[in-house]
Amino acid sequence: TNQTKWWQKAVVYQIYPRSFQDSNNDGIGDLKGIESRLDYVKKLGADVIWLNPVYDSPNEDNGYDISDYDAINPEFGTMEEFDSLLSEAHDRGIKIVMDLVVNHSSSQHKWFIESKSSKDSDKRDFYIWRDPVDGHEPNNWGSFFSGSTWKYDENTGQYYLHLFAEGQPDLNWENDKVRQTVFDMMNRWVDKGIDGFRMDVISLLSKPEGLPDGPVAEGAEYASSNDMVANGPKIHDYIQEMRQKVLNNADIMTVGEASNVNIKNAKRYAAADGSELNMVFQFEHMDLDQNPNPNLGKWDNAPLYLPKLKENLTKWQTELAGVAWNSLYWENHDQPRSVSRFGSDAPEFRVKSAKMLATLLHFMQGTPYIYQGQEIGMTNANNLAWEDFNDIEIKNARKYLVERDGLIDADTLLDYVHYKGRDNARTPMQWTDGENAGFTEGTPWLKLNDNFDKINVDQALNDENSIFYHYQQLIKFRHDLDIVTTGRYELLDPEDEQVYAYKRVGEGEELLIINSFAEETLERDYQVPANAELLISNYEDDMGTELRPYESKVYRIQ
Ligand code: ISL
Ligand code: CA
Repeated sequence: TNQTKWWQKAVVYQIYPRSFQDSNNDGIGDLKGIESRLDYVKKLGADVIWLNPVYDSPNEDNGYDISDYDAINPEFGTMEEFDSLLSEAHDRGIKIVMDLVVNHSSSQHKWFIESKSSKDSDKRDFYIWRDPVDGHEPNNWGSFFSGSTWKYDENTGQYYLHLFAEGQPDLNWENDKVRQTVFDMMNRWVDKGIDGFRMDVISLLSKPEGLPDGPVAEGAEYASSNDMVANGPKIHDYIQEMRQKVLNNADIMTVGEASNVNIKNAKRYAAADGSELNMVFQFEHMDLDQNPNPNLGKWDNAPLYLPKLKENLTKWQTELAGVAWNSLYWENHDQPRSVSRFGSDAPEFRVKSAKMLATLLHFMQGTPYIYQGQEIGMTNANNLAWEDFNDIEIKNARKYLVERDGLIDADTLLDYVHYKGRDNARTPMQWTDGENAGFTEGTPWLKLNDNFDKINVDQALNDENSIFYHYQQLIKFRHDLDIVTTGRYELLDPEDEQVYAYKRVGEGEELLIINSFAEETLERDYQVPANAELLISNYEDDMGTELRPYESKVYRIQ
C-alpha cells in the first residue's frame, strides 16, 4: 500500500554551514550562527534542514574530505554546540539531516595515514591500492576534479584511487571491516537523534571488478570514472546491508546523491518497498544545458532548450510514480544559482522568474530542496575573479584544462565558471544591506556577491511580494494539499518552447500549473474553466490567455 510518509510531504532547506551565518567573526559560518537563524527557517516553513558536512576536515573540498567522522570541525564549533543546534531545531519541529560522505575519507584521516604507512598495515586494505602498470597509473580513469584518479605513493611504491581530489582517497567497500566501521559510526549519529542522512555520491561505492580501463572519448585523455564506477556490481548489496544494520533502527530520512543514476537504477535505490533508500537526488536535469565536450566535462554556457527540460522532468515524474521517490531541486552547493541559469537575473525579471521556477518545481511529485539564498533569489556571482575562487573543481579546471593541456583559454573558462562554477552558490548568505551583508563582521572566507545591497533577507521579509513569501506559500500548499504529493502528473504541449504547463490530477480535482519562460508576452489558451480557482501567481491580476513575461500561475479545478 502507498501510505504517504512524512518525508514525502516535507520540504528541505539546505544549509552550507561555511556560508550561512558567522557567529564569532572569524569570517566562517558556524553552528551557533545556524542556531541563531532557526526562526528564519521556521518562518519559511521548511520541515527539514540538510546540513552540508560539519565534521572535522582539512577542507580540501570544503568538508567533503572528512578526517574524523565523530568530531565537529572546530571552525564550525563543538559537539555541545551541535547538540544544542539539534535540540533547538527539534523544539521548533525542524528535523536535521546530516551529510554522509563515505565513498572516500580525507587523506588526513587516521585510517588513511595508517594505510599509507606500510603495505603491511592492517588498514592497508581500507583503501584501494594498486601496483603501477608499465610504470604508470593502474588504469585510465579521470578524476571528477580533472587529472587522473590515481596518486602515486613513493614510500610504498603503489598508487591509491581517488575519484575526487587527491586528498579524498576512496574507501574500499569490498572490505567487511570498512563497512562495519561505517555502519557503527552511522549508528552513533542515529543514537544522537539526528533525523536522516544525505548520502554523498552513494552510487559510486562499488567499484567494477578488476578496475578495467574505460573507453576514452575522441580528443579526451581519460575515461570517465563516473561512467565506469556508478551503479557498480555490489552497490545494492551494500545499501541493503546498510538498511539492515543502520537505517531500520529509526524513522530517519535517507536521500542518495545519485551521480549517473538513471530511472531504471533509481527504481531500485529509492524503491517504494523501503528496501533501500527513501529517495534519490539525481542529476539528469542538471546536465541539459551543456554541449557534450569530453574534454571540458561540465564547463559550458549553452542555453537550456525548454522542451528538453520538459521531456526529462516528465520522464522522472511519470516513471517513478507509485514505484520510487525523487528529489526536486534547481540548486545546491554544487550548482550555480537557478535564477541566473534557468530564469533571468536582470533586475526587471529576477523576482518574477525566481517565483516562476519555484512554482514549477513545488507542484511536482517528489521532495523539494531549497538551497540557502534561493528563497530570496540570490544570483550568480559574476564579480568573482580568478584570485577570488576557492573551489577545488574550479581551480583544477584552470590548472589542467588551461595550463597543462591548453584545451581552452582562461577567459573562456572564466565565462563558463561564471555560468556554472560551484562558488556561485557558496558566496555568503545575504542577510542585510550592511557590512558583509550581515554574514560576518570579520573577513568573509569567500568574497560576497556585490549585489547584497539590493538582494538580502531584510529586504525580502519587508516586502510582502518577495520571493521569500512566495516560497512560504508554496510550502504551505505542499503541506495542505494532498494532490501535490499524490496526484497524477500530465504534461501539456511538450513541444512548446516557451511555456512549461502541466497538470496534477487527483480524485475529483485537478491542478493546472502554467509557467512562462519568455521575456515577452504570449498568448496561450489552456481552456481554463470559469469555476477554476487561482491558487497562486507571480502577477497581481490574471489576464486569462495572455501570459506576461515569466508569468506563472496555478489553478485549482474541482
Ligand atoms: O560538483 C559536481 C559537478 O560540478 C559534481 O560532479 C559533484 O562532484 C558530484 O555530484 C558529487 O558531489 C558530491 O561529492 C563531491 C563533493 O565535492 C560535492 O560537493 C558533493 O556534493 C565529493 O565528495
Ligand atoms: Ca565563525
